[in-house]
Amino acid sequence: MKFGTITETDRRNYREQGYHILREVIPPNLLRDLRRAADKAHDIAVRLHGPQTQRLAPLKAYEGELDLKPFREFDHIEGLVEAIQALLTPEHTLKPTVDACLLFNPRARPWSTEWHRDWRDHVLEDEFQKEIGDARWEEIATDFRLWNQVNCPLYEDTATWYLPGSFKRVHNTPEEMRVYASTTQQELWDEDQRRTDEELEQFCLSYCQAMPGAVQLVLNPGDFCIYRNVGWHIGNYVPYRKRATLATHCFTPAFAKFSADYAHMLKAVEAGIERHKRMAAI
Ligand SMILES: O=C(O)CCC(=O)C(=O)O
Repeated sequence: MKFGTITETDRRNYREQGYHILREVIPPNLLRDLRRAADKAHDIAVRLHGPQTQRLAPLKAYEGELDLKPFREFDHIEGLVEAIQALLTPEHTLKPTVDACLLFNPRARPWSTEWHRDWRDHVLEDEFQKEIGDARWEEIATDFRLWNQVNCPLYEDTATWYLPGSFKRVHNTPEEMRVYASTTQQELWDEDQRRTDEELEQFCLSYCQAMPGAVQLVLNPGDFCIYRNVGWHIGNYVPYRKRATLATHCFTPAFAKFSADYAHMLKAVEAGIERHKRMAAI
């Protein structure tokens, strides 16, 4: 198998730590074509959403303006689906890349997201307890058919930080909640420019570093990092580090079903990231 054989240790580590990196999966010619298309995608994103924009999604929405051929070729990289299935389960496939997203560097100023755990932090607590509850969440969060996000950078990418093992925990630790609550997305965006660019860069970096046990993912061009996005993670961005990273998913029918069954619970995010802060745990 390409990209090295997936070993039992890799499988065990993924199930414990929640992330694994397949190294350099993109062949050089495809990397060149993807970079060219990603430059165009970044220009579209900036035109639509301004210089600080983080993403363009889904890529297929820009057919005509954007050359989708390299993204379609990405779906067929030799040995990639086999490696995913060896790490996860035989029912996993790669989500079609034209349905995926490209993540970019900001063009003006540094910023970072908040530390967050996908889905769990994007639904309202009352609804969560009514429809799912802690016991079922433990099963859902540790169901390996679900939550296998991918970051595949076209340039070296050190923007993402991850807290290994955290995806398994129903309740966050008091230390995690203290870091999470130590700032706000508004401060990390700094739209009213209270900080210089360098102060803001250091502020965001210190917030990333403050999470106990977190690791900064160091990805080289074409690396394919699979991570359980219900664990704590964060994206930290600076304009001087070019970023064009495919953000996609290792997919299963079970994940499609979960997403459809519970789509209504993500209303809070759609209404403007009305994040529920579980302050009781602090
Ligand atoms: O930029 C990244 O790698 C992480 C992005 C992320 O987690 C988010 O946008 O919610």
